[in-house]
Amino acid sequence: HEADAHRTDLMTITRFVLNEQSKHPESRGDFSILLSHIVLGCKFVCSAVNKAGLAKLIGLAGETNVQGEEQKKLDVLSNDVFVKALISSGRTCILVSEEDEEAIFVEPSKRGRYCVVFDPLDGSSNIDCGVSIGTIFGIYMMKDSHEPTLDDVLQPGNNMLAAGYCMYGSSCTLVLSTGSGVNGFTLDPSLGEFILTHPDIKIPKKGKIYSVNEGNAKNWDGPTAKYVEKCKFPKDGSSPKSLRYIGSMVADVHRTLLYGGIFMYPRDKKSPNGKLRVLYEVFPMSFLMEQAGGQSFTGKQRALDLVPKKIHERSPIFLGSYDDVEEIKALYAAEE
Ligand code: AHM
Ligand code: MG
Repeated sequence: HEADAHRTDLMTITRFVLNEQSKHPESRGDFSILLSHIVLGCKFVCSAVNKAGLAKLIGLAGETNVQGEEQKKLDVLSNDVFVKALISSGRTCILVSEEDEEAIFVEPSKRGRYCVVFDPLDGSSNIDCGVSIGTIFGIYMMKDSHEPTLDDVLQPGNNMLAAGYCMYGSSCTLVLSTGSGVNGFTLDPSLGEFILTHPDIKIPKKGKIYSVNEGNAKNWDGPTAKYVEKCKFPKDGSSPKSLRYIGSMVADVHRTLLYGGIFMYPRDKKSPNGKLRVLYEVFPMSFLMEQAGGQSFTGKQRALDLVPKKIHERSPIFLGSYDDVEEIKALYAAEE
């Protein structure tokens, strides 16, 4: 019986990834080992986030991060846990974290062939009020065994081998793509295992929700302003779209992936490159969107074709349902 099988034949994330890998006989299991260390980091952060209020983990650590923002203790903790877990996997070579100004080059004795870019705890301004936050990651593979350089992580998102995020919400959900579709896993706290709960996620072709910080509307460019106007006052007889904006990228993107619609962080007069970071925010989410049948656009080009010049570079981003992103692309094309 189908339902019974689900309850007794548990597809854990490890089993799932090993299954996928067995399709590639040349693989040596390195990716599953790397992933199991990422999963450990996610479980730790999940437990820390859940305990945050109780354990008084919340509060300023008295440091500022690369972008000059106040850093909360949980960010520091999450970053430390991920950096250590990734290095100890023995499978990584270069790490880029939102919390560290410089890339981390793993010492030769612990080195592997993967480069990992990540935001250990995105949306941290939401910690104090209990809103969902998350970890975002992307994985590249070194092409050959040369001495690693920054260029190895300054590759277009299209070269990513895998990307994902873990959302610490009412449940802990890990969404992953290794380049053949998108799958969602939910942490069963009693087992301590991520179980496949959302197989082969496809984003609806068209959505009914738009998601943007409208407080920046005064400074938007023409196409963004026109698009949002169309969402609210459609002229083709369709119903207006709903607005949903949490202000926590993982939560906003997760909803967009499951329900459809568009998430945007456009450029504006004050922030000509928008706010979100190319390597560990824009790329992983764009990778997942495309793998789920959606699109991702910067206002100029396909987001995954960007070639970053700096590790903390920012870019405007419009991602989500295929048809909705088509509309914004048309508005930007008309402007040129
Ligand atoms: P953070 O990395 O400092 O947490 O900032 C990133 C967050 C995203 O999660 C979210 O999409 C965005 O900032 C919201 O920005 P704004 O408050 O300008 O709307
Ligand atoms: Mg962030």
